Amino acid sequence: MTNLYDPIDLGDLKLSNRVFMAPLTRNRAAPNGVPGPWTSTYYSQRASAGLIVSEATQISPMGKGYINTPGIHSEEQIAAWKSVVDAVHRSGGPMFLQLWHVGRISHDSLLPGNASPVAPSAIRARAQTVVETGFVDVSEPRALSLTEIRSTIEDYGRAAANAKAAGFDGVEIHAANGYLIDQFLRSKSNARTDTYGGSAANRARFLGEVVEAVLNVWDRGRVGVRISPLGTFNDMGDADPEETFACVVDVLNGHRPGYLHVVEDTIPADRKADFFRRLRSAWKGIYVANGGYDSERGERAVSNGSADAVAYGRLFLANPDLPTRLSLRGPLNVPDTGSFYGGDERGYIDYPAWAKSGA
Ligand code: 8OZ
Repeated sequence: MTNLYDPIDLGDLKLSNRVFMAPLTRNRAAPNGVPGPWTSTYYSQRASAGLIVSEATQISPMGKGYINTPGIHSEEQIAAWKSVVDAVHRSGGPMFLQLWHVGRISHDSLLPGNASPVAPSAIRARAQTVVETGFVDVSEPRALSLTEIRSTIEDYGRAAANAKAAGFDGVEIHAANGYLIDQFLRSKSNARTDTYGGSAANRARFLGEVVEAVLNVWDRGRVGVRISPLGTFNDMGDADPEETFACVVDVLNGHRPGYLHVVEDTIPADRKADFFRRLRSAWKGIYVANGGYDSERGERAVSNGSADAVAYGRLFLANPDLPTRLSLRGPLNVPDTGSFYGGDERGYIDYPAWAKSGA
């Protein structure tokens, strides 16, 4: 029987355990998207994860949607990420970069020349973001042209190459939580009448082309894709999630990226449990589950085969040595929600490791 603390092969990468660190937005980068001074310490403290997935990182200036999130499109950003990855590697852990474009979840004041955000369709989300002055409603987006869709796909490819230049072990494509790729996937945010809208296959086309662009840069095993099929965050919804995500899994099975990372959103009720069971059995690769898992649920998911690995967010944020604490049932630090987004080193690099010896 497979155990949460057993190693797992991801392509040619040998991961020491199946306790992954989920991507976590922390808003501690500089205004120009360069990772901040404590970021190397933060991630290297967490290097005992089977895999660290970085916080969501914008692929281009138009992909930004919140203050102080990092980017992977400038030389200065690449250089700063390189020192982060080097520190994580010195501590013995592997790390993927999460590739992010926010689409319509942005505000004019965050974009070059106060541009409007871009999206599959000009449908404004009932959602908020954070700018210099605090929370604001997101701006009215405009629909991408076919030429702009093509150049955005190229931005993903370039950002994937930049992640390689920075020394990352791979990349995760952020197709979840109501950002650009998810906006294409789901019917509530995609009203296009061209080949990128309408049928589920058309709505999944953008994701497929992004995956293709990234697989031109990285081997399959070095690429993950994160989805949140039933998520409603950022005003998301779909008329038929079963059909939409059966199609998404078909498209992904055609390209075979190394893993599928699924935000299962809280503890599944019966109908939701069925939905994710079907998704898991349709997908032919490694399945990484995320969303409210603790030690018992994570161990059960891996031992009964409903997941190959489990990504922990809040628990990893607050417990740098999480695999040890989960496996030995050590005490868990409680996450401080007030320091999740923005601020300084407090609530970032000062969560203590467990002093097992009692020394
Ligand atoms: C919280 C705040 C801002 C962004 C996501 C990147 O939900 C995010 C995010 C989370 O995927």
